[in-house]
Amino acid sequence: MTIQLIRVGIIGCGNIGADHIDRVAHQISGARVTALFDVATERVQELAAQVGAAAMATASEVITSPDVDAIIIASPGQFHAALTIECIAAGKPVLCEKPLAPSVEECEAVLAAEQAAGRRLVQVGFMRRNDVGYRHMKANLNAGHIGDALILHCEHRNPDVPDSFTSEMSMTDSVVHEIDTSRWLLDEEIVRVRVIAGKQSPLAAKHLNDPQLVIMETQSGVIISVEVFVNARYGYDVRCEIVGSNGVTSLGAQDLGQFVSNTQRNVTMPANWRVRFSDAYRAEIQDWINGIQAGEPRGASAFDGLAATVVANAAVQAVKTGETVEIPVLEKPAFYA
Ligand code: ISE
Repeated sequence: MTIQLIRVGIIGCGNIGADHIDRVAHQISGARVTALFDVATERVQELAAQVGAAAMATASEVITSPDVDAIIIASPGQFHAALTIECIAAGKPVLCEKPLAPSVEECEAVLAAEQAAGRRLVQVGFMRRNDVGYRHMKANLNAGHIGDALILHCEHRNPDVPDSFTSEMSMTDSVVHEIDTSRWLLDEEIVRVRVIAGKQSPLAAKHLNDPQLVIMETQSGVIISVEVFVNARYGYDVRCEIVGSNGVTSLGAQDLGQFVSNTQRNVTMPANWRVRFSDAYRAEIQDWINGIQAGEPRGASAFDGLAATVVANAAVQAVKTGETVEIPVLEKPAFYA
């Protein structure tokens, strides 16, 4: 049997888009980059020349190109739903960066389009599901090594953020990853959220609550605590631990190496999420390509994208009101079983 080489079009060539171009061109087997689009025309032409792809004038041209079998969407979030629906209409598999869409209505429109098309074409870029550390945690839990999950502790620290970053974005941009990993690790839905803003870091912008503590609860009553601190300065630091009835499982060391000298031990940390999760991104895209070749959907589905947006938007409401927000449990269509 010959395995089809997947020709990938990439829409959005900013930081993460450019990383994906490099990954597909140089680190992924069974795929190559054939078409690119970005509003920054000079940049896209430069990137296209580097990997031997065509620079297209519009996103739609990438999607409908006869030289493109599958698409990665790495444009800003507000364009995700419309572009994903165009990919579905073209009958092409699409890996859409998170969020699937900022609003619940747009996510629902994607699910409706995919179900009408009659086959799973959409994967959402929740790359932590492909991180080795998180996968070990899930395997340990599923194997029964720690008994029943009781509490999930998460820390999400970014060194800094641009001035345009808001307290709500801490939920939709950052905590949305903990929302997805919690649902995936625990295999149940989140039903309640509240957000506490305590003493503010003097290094945070005046308009930003930072750090914030997010407390969520699942259907069975597992408590999830997320510290989100986007001005932690010292490095990018993501931690996670499940406390079970008979043990704990947690992410292992994420150091980039260390040295000892002059009676001191020095550990290098990732400077940002692109470094910390580069292996996870590579594994995610390889798995996506393998899934397309095997004709079976893998990774986070459009339903997972919708569920994450529902909880992230509830967390935004909790930031705004200071109150606990109840979250109705979504019914999962059989299509996504
Ligand atoms: C960013 O947009 C990401 O997706 C990163 O994974 C996350 O750690 C960071 O907080 C976000 O701002």
